[in-house]
Amino acid sequence: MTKELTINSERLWNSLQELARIGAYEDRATGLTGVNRQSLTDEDAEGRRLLIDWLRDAGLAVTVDQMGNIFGRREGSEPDLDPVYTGSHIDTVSTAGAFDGCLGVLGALEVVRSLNDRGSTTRRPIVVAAWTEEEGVRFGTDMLGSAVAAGRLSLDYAHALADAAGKTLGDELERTGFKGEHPVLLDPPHAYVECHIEQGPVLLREDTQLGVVTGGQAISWQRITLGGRAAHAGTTPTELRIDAGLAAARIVVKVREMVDSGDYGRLRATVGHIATSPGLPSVVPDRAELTVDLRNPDDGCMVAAERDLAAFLETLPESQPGLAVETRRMARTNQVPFSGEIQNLIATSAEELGYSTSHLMSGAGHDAQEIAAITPTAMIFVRGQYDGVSHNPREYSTPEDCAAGVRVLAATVEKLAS
Ligand code: HGY
Ligand code: MN
Ligand code: MN
Repeated sequence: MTKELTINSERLWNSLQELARIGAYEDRATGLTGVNRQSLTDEDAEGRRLLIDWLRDAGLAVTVDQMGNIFGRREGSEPDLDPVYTGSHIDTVSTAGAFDGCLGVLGALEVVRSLNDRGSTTRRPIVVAAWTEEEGVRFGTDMLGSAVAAGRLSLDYAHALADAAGKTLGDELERTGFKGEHPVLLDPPHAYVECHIEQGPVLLREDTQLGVVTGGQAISWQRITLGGRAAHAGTTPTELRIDAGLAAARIVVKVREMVDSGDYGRLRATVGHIATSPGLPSVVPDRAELTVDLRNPDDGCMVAAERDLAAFLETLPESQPGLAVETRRMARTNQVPFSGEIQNLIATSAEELGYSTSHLMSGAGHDAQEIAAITPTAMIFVRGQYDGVSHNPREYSTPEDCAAGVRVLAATVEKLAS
């Protein structure tokens, strides 16, 4: 390999900060400036347009596919060879920082910009990818754009998904001008490498800058709707109540008890959304809805947790006869192992560049878990500060650590493309 490809860490950092200004908001809980750029909102569309301008400025041929996935292709000296893909997502949750997903897309762009600076051409083409609706928080299924590109979910299913206001993803793609013509089914790349912040405390605790990611854990998302009966808070005795709010509260406690029981391995459970109606002080709730997000590195333990939670839901009407319980699956992926070969390439590149690394499984879901189904795939994690907090405006990685991750990304991509 010719001398190390130097990246411009200041240019990387400035790009991260400039993109983070789109969808910026003042976060009351933290007093910090957060980012809210949920997929296919006007803010996301503005961020997409900025990214496309940057991709074009870097001389890339830009295509947008039927899911709004954005690709920037840098030609290789042998254009017929399968390209090396690298990227992530630029859509965010509503309480985001500047790094989740964006580091992987802008890091991939920095690799291309650095290759341009050096004037070198790789054998294989390199494609920078920005996947649609990775977070899944607006349309209800995460890693959506990459799942359709990899053929796990259908285009029709994805286009029909609707947000809380009933707007479908297909309509929002149309409205924002990102419903591309390019067929969404991806020709299998030569390889896929994604750089991402760890979003957890492991690397910081181990005092290690970078992580070589061994795989992604299983994810299960479901929406539970409970039907009770509205009644007067003052006159209705307990035995006559069908209290949907009480049932919802029991579910919140139950999933934490399942985690604490230790019966399901390293289960993580989150009720991120919970709402009762009519939501009035003097009315017993007649309806409640909540989401349950389960994560587990072991598929067997995940199946057991889903099974036991379903069994618990069935018991709820026993204590409140007449209670209706309805569940709808929103997202479900199994544990995904990443390519050992690509992991080794990442580890070797990091070592050559003098960085310490450790191997770890990803706690968060990533597009790499979807693309791993069609090509050898692995990820580089960058250490986060403040216990690696993420999905929170306090999310922060230092310029040095971001640059370290992108240097290793550059070295890995260049090896794969040459
Ligand atoms: O939910 C996740 O793990 C990721 O942020 N999409
Ligand atoms: Mn992410
Ligand atoms: Mn995220």
